[in-house]
Amino acid sequence: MTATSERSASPTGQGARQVDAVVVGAGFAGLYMLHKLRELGLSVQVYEAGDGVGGTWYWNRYPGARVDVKSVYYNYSFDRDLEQEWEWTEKYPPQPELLRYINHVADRFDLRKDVQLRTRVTEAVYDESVARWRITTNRGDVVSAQFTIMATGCLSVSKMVEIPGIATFNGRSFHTGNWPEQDVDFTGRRVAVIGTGSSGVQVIPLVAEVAEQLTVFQRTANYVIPAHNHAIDPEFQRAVKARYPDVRKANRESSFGIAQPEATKSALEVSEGERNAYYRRVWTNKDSELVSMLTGFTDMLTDETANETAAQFVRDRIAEIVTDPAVAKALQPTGYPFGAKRPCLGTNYYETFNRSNVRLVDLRATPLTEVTQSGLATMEETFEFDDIVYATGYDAMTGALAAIDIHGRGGVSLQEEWAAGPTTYLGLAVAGFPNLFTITGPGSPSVLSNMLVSIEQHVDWVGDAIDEMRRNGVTTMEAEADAAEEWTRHVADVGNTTLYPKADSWYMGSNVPGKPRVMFAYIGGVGAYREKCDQVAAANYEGFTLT
Ligand code: N01
Repeated sequence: MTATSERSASPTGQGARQVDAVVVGAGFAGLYMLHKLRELGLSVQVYEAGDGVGGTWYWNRYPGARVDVKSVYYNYSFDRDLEQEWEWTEKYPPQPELLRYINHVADRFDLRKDVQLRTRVTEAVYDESVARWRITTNRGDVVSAQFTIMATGCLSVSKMVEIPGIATFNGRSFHTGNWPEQDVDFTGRRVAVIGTGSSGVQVIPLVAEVAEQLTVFQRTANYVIPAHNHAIDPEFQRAVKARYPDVRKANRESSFGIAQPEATKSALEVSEGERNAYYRRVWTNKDSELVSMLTGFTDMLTDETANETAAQFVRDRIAEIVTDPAVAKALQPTGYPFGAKRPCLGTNYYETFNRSNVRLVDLRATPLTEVTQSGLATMEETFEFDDIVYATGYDAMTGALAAIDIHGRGGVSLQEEWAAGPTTYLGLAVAGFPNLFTITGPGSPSVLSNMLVSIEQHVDWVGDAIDEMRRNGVTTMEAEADAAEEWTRHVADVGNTTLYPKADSWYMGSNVPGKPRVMFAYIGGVGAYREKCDQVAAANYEGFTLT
């Protein structure tokens, strides 16, 4: 099939430009999707809201931003030369290095020419009469496409605090997920950071080093284990590159997209000494990984008593590090299992609270009530600040899809369809929305995995499906309602066998008032999930209607 780009006189956007596929978002997912579809001979238009490519890694420029999956595993595997030629410099690459990498990929595969930057897709409407999508942007583009692929990211719509006065603050305000391009200097300033999730944990120690005063507003204490970030050992990098095919295979077959030695014992089957020796190794070893804390024993994520042993281990370390016992107590997470909210990697995180210029405010004891012209107010106190940093997270998984007015067959709105929670088939497709695919969509492992592994799996699967369709003269592919309902039930059932529902977290939608409380990601493991997706494809796309 040749690439087409003509004017159409169809009712689906008269005068609309015709392309085979529109991809929304130019992050890791969107760029690879573009590459894949171009290789298959499709004409593709990518729309990206940012001034540059990179998605999450374009917007998350706050001090300390870095990924917490090892660099050698958090990169594309689709091109043998690319994976060999790129040299990582740190165990966990900082945001500027990740952005350089993504830009390198964009140039290397000549991707930019199909990416329109500074453009937000506002509407996607399916026209049954021509079996095509009409995509509209905030810059007046109207394009007609056979396929629409949402590569909109799982954590791309920032959420703010739900208190009045945000706009009245006279100082500078920042959200970690929407950070300005130019450097922000906090030297000598009075700074507030609200939020102690992964972003807060990364930004807090660095702001503390330069600010005159830093006040951290914590609603829920987090489990933070030491990152031990360091310059990458060249020998380690060489060794991984030498056996990349095996490394990738093992990651793809693993639970979280990062292969770990298989646990064989319950945490309760071994002695306290043996258990704590394991936790201590993860805590102290400079090469350990976050996921190791969850995968050392078989029941860390399924048994509360087993989980509590790791939770208590972390609490004990906090008590050792933080010198003021009252502050240590406030920093010790309680009331939810380790790992059921996203645990964090930190560098000098707990140590930062020993600094004389840092104060912790426990919002459980005294909730925020207002943003004032000069700072913040809690139930008990008012504070004056020069800067407020909102590290308050995202409307995860569905926020970016809900931000686009998406209408499927019969004009049905996706937002209304998902009012009680997303129903998807494999997290890839939605009944009633033919030829619409969601990369790392709700109901897939996505955020419960190494995102690069999950992104590549979805892009490859969607690319293969489209290729098959075109070979067989199929024009539309649509998830069947029964298959989607069954899959969504399965996602919930598997979630309910774990401890995830025991925490109020963004995994469960609990961080956004009014959002349905369901398990938004699939915890069945990326290996098992990949097998399921492959089986569906091999069975002539079982659960999909091909027309
Ligand atoms: O967001 P979060 P994040 N009043 O939702 C608090 C990935 N990521 O940007 O827990 C007061 O985790 C909220 O409190 P609570 C990673 O997957 C990865 O930090 O809801 N506080 C919480 O403390 C991560 O999980 C990396 O009670 C409010 C914080 O703000 C995900 O992105 C780095 C509040 C939000 O934490 C999101 O992380 C960064 C309110 N109204 C991000 N609303 C790495 O790879 C929210 N909070 C290292």
